[in-house]
Amino acid sequence: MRLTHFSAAALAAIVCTSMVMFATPKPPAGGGTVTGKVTYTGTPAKMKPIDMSKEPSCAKQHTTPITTETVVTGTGNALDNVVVYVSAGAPDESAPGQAAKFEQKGCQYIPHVLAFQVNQTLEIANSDQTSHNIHPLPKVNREWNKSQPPGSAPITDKYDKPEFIPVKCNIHPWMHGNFAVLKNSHYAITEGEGGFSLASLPPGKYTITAWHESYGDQSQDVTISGSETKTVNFVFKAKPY
Ligand SMILES: [Cu+2]
Repeated sequence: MRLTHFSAAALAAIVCTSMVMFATPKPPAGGGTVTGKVTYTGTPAKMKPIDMSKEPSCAKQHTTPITTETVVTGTGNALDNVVVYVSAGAPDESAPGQAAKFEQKGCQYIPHVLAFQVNQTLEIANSDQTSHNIHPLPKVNREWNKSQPPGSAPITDKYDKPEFIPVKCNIHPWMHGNFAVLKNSHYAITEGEGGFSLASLPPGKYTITAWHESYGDQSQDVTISGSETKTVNFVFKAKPY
């Protein structure tokens, strides 16, 4: 009886050992991927035309009429400017060395939504022949506004807490953008056809969140094993005005 018990334990040990040695593959260096598409249902509010006639140096940079960019869509009900990111399950990462670049050009913010990491250098350039006064409006980070005459050096700053921050210009009321300050490098912003891809995710369970400046946010959990690719789609309900 005792021998049988011992043999069973020994067998279990052998099985376990062989699983460790032979059956447990090393996680592939590339990790897994979450891809998907962000779309909307319903009818988005019509974007408003922007009149830049009071700022001729900017107006002349636009050959086609420009509109507000609160909701930007693509074909097939694609929803653009959505920040899709890993909101839980991934460790916080230290900021990358390169700066995140935000440009004021033609009296617009380019890109309209800029994502970067906590403590990453943010570099704001004025490419226009007029002054801007950029004024991000954080609630948990420190608030500031800075004037930037034409030809001046880029403004640099960083944020030490994760937050979605609306950005406005105190001189040009139509200028509006967003900063997404995130805790790790697993993020993407939809453009064109609304697609996104979050690559290099080690095996694990993640919460994927999609954030839109007007339609809010929604989350889904996904479990990644090995180097598989999982599809996660998000559908937002369009808000009329
Ligand atoms: Cu401005």
